[in-house]
Amino acid sequence: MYKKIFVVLVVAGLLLTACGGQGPSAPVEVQITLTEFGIEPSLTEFETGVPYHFVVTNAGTVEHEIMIMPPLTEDEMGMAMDMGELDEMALAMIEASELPAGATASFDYTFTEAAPAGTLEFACHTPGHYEAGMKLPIVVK
Ligand SMILES: [Cu+2]
Repeated sequence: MYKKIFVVLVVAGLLLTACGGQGPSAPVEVQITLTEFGIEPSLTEFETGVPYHFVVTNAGTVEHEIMIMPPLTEDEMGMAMDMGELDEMALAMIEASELPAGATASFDYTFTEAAPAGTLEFACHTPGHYEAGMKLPIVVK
């Protein structure tokens, strides 16, 4: 009886070691804090194929949102793209309606492609916020 339990524990221990703690069953948690007007994540460098669990807290006093998407060019910023177009560009996002002041929401995302510096960022596209500085470059290796 006891011997059997011991064997199970050893096998479980080996499995955990083999996965290195970052296997599909153990997403890497990333904390993101939103303020007026900034984005403060616990990580800005990510790896393809690693599942990330993003926990986003709105520490500000107005609604914010979070998107993972390519940076907008000056032209695109001037064009005042509508939210539908922006949503289509986003790899992942939490809408402003889910992130009122003080709220915390989460999403899971696994990057499938590498993103060199300057090609991807966290951004808040609530009107005016992006221009006010709510963007932060990230890198995916
Ligand atoms: Cu915002």
